[in-house]
Amino acid sequence: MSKRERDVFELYAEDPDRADEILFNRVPHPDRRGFLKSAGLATMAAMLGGYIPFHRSMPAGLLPVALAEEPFRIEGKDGLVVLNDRPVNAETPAHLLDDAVTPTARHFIRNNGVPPESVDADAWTLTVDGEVEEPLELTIAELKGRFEVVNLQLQLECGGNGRAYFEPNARGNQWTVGAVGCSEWTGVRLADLLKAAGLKDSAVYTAHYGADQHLSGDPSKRPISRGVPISKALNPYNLVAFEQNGGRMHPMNGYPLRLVVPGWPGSCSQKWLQRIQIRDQVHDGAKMTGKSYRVPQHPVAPGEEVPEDDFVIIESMPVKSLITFPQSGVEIAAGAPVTTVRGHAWAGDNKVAAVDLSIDFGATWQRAELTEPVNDYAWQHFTAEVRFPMTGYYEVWARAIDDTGRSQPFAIAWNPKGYLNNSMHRIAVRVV
Ligand SMILES: Nc1nc2c(c(=O)[nH]1)N[C@H]1C(S)=C(S)[C@@H](COP(=O)(O)O)O[C@H]1N2
Ligand SMILES: [Mo]
Repeated sequence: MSKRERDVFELYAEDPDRADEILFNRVPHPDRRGFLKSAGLATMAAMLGGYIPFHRSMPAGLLPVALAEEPFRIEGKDGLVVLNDRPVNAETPAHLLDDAVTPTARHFIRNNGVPPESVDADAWTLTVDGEVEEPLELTIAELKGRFEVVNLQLQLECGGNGRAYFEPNARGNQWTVGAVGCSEWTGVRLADLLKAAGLKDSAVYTAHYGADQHLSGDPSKRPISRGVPISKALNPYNLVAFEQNGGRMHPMNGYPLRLVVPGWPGSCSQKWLQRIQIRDQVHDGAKMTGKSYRVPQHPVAPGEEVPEDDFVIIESMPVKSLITFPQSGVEIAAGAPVTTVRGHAWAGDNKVAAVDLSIDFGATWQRAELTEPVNDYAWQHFTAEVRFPMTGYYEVWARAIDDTGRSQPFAIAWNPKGYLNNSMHRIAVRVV
């Protein structure tokens, strides 16, 4: 159930009369038969998609089933599960991430604030300033004209992907496995911009600013402004991107200009990018400090209180994999108890060396075939033919191992804000 649906249910559960008033301006009635007056009736009919012949016998405080079941749709997105609609946050179910390159309509959305409306791409400018010899202010056309334009498949994962599985629960968007994607991005290299501006010796860290508004509406507050150390900023795979999958970038994915800083928490990849300031110290913008995108530097027990001084900024994301076929819950016929299992694997700044699959709860493992990435920071794809010995319930577990020898754990390394859950992905398979 999406957050929006829950909200409607909660509203009705707490105070049905008030919910009626808010939604349909239906005035409460002592005998709980508050008839829908014309305005309320028209609103409800519009929401339900038709006139309600028996509206006179519709009890006050009744939540129409169709309304509760209606999914919250985001234009230009397909099949995403909405976790929150203010701000919009939506993830992609694993089986809809089966494409080698994530279609724009399937790329997840993570917003911290209110995206800009009525964007004028032609008038959009990007400023690079701060600890540079020569500040830049360039339109998108100037970016394309002045710097080499490159296409790269780049994986982007929210630092909080997998938070839903934390126990005790961690507050924030309850991402399951789908706050991740690997679209092809077209843009210019961040490193080229920084070289053109000329980094001063004092340059330490970047600070990214976008055009979205803080949820409070207070223009002096930023919803998010993060950055990376200069060494990461100079990595040639970071893009200042203006196209997604060879076409228009989705408005919720940062149209008309965004950063893509692959391998690090998605939050480094500022959307609706307007300014990159070079700083002489670690950036302290919104969601850089406190517990945001920071984790305890030592393992902690689940639920443990950790002093803020012990937190460090998340850098490279850990090795991880996702099974995208078959869909969890699939039934396969006992006559042919073999199925292809496939998915993707990625490893932050590293490469994935191997992916293993288990159908016996980790007792034994079968090595999958694994592709090389088409470019650094692109998803690698794995596939294997898996045979099930008899009818019954199975789980397929996937475990990726990176080129430094680190593998995905079974259990979550618990931390207070629910980041970096790279525990193994599991799907259910029934052989019937
Ligand atoms: N301007 C701006 N940039 C942003 C955000 C945001 O709220 N505002 N969210 C960040 C976070 S936390 C993530 S995980 C990624 C998600 O990118 P996507 O929405 O295109 O999937 O965008 C990042 N860039
Ligand atoms: Mo994120």
